[in-house]
Amino acid sequence: MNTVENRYFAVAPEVREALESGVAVVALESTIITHGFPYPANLECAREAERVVREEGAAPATVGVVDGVLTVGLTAEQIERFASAGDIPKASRRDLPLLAARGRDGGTTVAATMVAAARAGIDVFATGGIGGVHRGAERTFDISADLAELARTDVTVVCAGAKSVLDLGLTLEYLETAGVPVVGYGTDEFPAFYTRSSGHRVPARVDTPQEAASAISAKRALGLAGGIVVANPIPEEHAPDEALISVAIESALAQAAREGIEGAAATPFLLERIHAITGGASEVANKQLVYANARLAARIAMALLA
Ligand code: PSU
Ligand code: MN
Repeated sequence: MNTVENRYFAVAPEVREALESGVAVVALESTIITHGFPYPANLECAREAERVVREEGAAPATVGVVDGVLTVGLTAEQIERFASAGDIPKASRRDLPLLAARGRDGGTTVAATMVAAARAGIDVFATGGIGGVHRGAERTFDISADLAELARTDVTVVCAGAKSVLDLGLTLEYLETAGVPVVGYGTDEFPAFYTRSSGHRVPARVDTPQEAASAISAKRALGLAGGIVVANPIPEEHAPDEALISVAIESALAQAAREGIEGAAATPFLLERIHAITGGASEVANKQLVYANARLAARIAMALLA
């Protein structure tokens, strides 16, 4: 562990001890804190996700860039600061070197969190939804760096699929081209974040944490680089009304187009609009799916060590 730590990369003592003593560790991201929810819902979500991981018997490691240090295992105070600051930029892979060199803070995306997790030796990471190929990408080329990261970095990402603000068909095509296994957890369909189905089939399905862990081990034994997407549908009881969500998504997309919102700002803008339009219903769903993913990630991480 000490060999990878330096002035730009740190692993919190609690996380280091867990890794060294063979306790399962689950990485959690921080763009979800800085850009995924308003305050204080973001704080509640970050704390509860960590609590759920602990409840399962694993150790949480929330990742972020703190004063230029890519940090695996934010403290409670750091999480509170990330939640309340309001001006911490989103940090994807491409942003890491400059934030580090300048000693700045950054909320890490799925891509940047995978970079940190892999470097620390963490196998499993839980989030809400992954980035993907945006609608209209044939014009804008807006394809999340999360997908390229999944192609190269060996971390399993447990998510509720991806939001249908994205083009889910093209997202799955990209992942296929990049050689990234996508497995449905207890489903044959790729979930669409707020909704359990999307109409797009996944290439494979697993029904237990042990099955997911076996696939991860087999991929490694074959020397295949890159991650695995475990797509865990939102629990039935927390899934909001589909019509409400689809109206909100279409309206958010139309507003983004009118206002010319593009690039890194696109995802945070769309999330905020959807939360506002659904009057908080999507926010409750969003939190619950994150907790379900944290729980499943902990179980997979523990199965990997068994
Ligand atoms: N999707 C969500 N909530 C989120 C994100 C995506 O439903 O908070 C965040 C994640 O951190 C993801 C990032 O990695 O947005 C993708 O941003 P971009 O499309 O700019 O790569
Ligand atoms: Mn983008």
